[in-house]
Amino acid sequence: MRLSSATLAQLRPDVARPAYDRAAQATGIVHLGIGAFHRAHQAVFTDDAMAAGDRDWAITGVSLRSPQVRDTMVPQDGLYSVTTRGGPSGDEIRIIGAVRDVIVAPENPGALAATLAAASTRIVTLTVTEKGYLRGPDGRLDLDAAHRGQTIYTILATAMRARRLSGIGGLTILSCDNLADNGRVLGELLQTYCERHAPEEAAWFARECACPSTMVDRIVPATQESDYASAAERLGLRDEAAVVTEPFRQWVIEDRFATPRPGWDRVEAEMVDDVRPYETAKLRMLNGAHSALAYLGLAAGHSYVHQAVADPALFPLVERLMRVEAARTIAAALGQDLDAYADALLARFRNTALPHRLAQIAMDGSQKIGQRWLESLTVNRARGQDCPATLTALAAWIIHVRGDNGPVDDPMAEQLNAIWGKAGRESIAAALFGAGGLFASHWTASEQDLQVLTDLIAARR
Ligand code: CS2
Repeated sequence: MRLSSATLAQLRPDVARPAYDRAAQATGIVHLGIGAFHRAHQAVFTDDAMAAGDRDWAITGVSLRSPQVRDTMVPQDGLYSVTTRGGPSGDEIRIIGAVRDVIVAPENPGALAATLAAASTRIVTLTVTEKGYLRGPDGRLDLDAAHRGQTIYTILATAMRARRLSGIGGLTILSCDNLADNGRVLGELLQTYCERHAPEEAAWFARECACPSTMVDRIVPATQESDYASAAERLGLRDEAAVVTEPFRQWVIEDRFATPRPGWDRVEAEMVDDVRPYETAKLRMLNGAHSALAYLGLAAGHSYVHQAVADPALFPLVERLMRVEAARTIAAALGQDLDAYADALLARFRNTALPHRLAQIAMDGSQKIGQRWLESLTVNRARGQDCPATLTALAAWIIHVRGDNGPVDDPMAEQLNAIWGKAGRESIAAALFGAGGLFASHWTASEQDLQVLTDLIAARR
């Protein structure tokens, strides 16, 4: 039997379930990009807020392409389980009720537009991954791609127009993706899009909407077959939308909303004036180390984060990347202890109860290395500080995109492959990071750094 509203009563009695009347909640949030991360993160905070007494913050999830999440969640009335692994009391499982509906944007643009134009909808959250923002390697919006089909830009511009014309207020649009300064960046990209493709919305957007920045953190590996089986055993019901994660969760949100919001801060989210110290530390230390583990770990024959971090040949590099090369570029907030943060991150990476595939992290590197490595390289090198660990990781990525670890899953895979073909081993570093190189707007390497990269690449056959 499958999990749904009708079968909720058949759950094993020890499983926690929504502590509020789901059917009575209006949709307050539309989430673009409903994948496992959203279900294990923002939806859990929202479920907690409603359990604590907040009302009318039900979530409508949106898939920008694939019907897969809709097909698993709608038959379950949006219900699913979250299992946390590796905590002191072992696995814990609970049912989340915050998601009430899922829409596949290309199949049902009308329903999506109507939900976004409803007065009860106040907040749009996004986890569309780095590539969903449709920026070129220089960080600028790809104006053509942004306007083709159902993108975050076409969807939000349609919503703005409907809300402006019907005189209901604006939206708070909250990026929950791993981009530096994600709110400011999203605001600027939307403004650029409006000016070009929806000029009537530009002033309204600037006046009525807000795009606060956020730092989101929770490790959520893709759900495996064995996870569905263990969830079914714990629940007594099948759950095809099950997610597994770690006990840790963190959400730091810039307190700059254009609308009311759920009491996320009463359920462990932190509202702050400036997210940057947290966001920068997370991107450069957690995600930076993750990507290093991914490319170096795959090359060394590992499959999972906990294996790569236990490899004595890799650990010192990754530790140096975090504690030294990344940490010294971060202006910590009051009370933010970067060394303790590094300790906590390493402990999370070592969680053997939650195998996390390196290949999942290795995906889309072209969209990730900017905020994870290149920004700290720029800061460090401007100060004359050496970055052997970050350069070693970068060389491993360059080799990775040649296809050495298997097929390359990256929106720029073809382009990178063509550059490799033309430049070869001797000049690939310069073609990517030298003056005028593909990523030079993020970081322009000196001759000396290019030589270090070229030597590292040459050393790997
Ligand atoms: C990972 C992140 O896949 C990746 O690139 O580095 O998804 C990471 O697990 C999360 O940002 C943790 O909060």
